[in-house]
Amino acid sequence: MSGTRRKFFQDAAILGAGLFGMSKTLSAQSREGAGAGSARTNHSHPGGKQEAHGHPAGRASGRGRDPFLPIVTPDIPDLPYEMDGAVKVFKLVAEPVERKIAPFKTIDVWGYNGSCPGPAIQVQQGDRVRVRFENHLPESTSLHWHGLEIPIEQDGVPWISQKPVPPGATYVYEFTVHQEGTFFYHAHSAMQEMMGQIGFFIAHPEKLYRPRVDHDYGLILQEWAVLPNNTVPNTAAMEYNWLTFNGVSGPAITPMIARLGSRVRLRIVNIGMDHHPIHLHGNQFVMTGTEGGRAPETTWYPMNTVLVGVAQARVVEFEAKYPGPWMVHCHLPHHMMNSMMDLLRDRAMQTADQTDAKALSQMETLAKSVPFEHVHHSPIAENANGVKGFPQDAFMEMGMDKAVAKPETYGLPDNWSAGMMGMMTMIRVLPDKEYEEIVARKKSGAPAEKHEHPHAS
Ligand SMILES: [Cu+2]
Repeated sequence: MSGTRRKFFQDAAILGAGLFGMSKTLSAQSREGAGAGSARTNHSHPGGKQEAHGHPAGRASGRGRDPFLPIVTPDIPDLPYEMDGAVKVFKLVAEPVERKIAPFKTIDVWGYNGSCPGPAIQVQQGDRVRVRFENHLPESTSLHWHGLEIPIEQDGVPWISQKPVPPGATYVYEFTVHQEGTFFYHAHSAMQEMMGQIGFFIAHPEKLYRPRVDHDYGLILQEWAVLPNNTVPNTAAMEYNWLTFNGVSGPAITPMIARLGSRVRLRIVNIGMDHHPIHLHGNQFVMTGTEGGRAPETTWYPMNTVLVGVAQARVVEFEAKYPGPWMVHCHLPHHMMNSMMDLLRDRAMQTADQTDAKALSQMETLAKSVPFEHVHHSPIAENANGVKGFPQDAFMEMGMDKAVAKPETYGLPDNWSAGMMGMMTMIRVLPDKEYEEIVARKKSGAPAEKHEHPHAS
């Protein structure tokens, strides 16, 4: 992409944000509209608002602050706000949430405002922020603002900085955000954290970071221990069988899209029991920020795997120079799997000591009992059963393209979903035409392309 062309996109994004900032009425309209900024709808249009739409959070108010490009958190909505004078007022409700983490698995977790992780709060450095917090959980809780330099009374630690917020009660947090960066809110109770109680708190800088980015995405890393036939995570577990980005396992995660030639920022936050090495295929990135804010450019160096430790945020940026669906995933092998035990239920399945056709037929029988249509696997050798160690990954693949189809998956190769499991998603770097096609599909609500393909293929 030419420099001029890129500048056009950047200006368009900034202009969009700026326009909405011109009047409160416009801002309110955009919240009510079907597109950007609505907590209920924005997860189905995660990319569109970056280039084409303004965003209520994108408003810069006074004191020479730059309008900002909101982040997009696939599969998690934004938290809307209202202005009370110069104060941004959010309402956050802690409550139990049913979260469909895969087409065949829904778990009972706790989150905020119907979402787990909770909706993303986006503010700007310098903002005065008020959060009306309601506790709809069956036990006491509180909200901690991870990384924010705010008065001790706002720190959200039960008995230390405040009394716990009992069930049914409301508590008001209010503070001024003088920092910029990638922060998060969470319950300050270990098991509630492991039950899902976390959300993004993004403080956009007063002055835009340079170089500017065209896309800004956020992922929250979580892990769950859910026994077969169960829906409630074991929050005391030390081993995990479900790994999620933004509360969804691959391939159900909505892929991120980026225009070829754009600059992409990815913010990753980890809450859980494990540290996750997050790897990007086919590109090098630089780490431009941590949970403490923006890192000076002199500290940037090329890498393609960033270790995101527990309680850390890591922000990376790269130039999207190479077209293709580039994988983004945790590289711990056990975090690149989904639990198949839920498919087996009370049945035993044998994959060894039988023919390829028989194993496939068994997989197909299983597939008919769950809401996805196809199960594929890659070819195996004639003498596979005679080889010690077989099978390893031979029967792990579970293609479910149709079950997870959405505009962002449009145009991916057949059976793309077969190898996508656990903490795994992709950034699709798309030439203009393909990029526009997906943006148009997102706007129109057109279904993703459905295509049939035989097992024999
Ligand atoms: Cu991991």
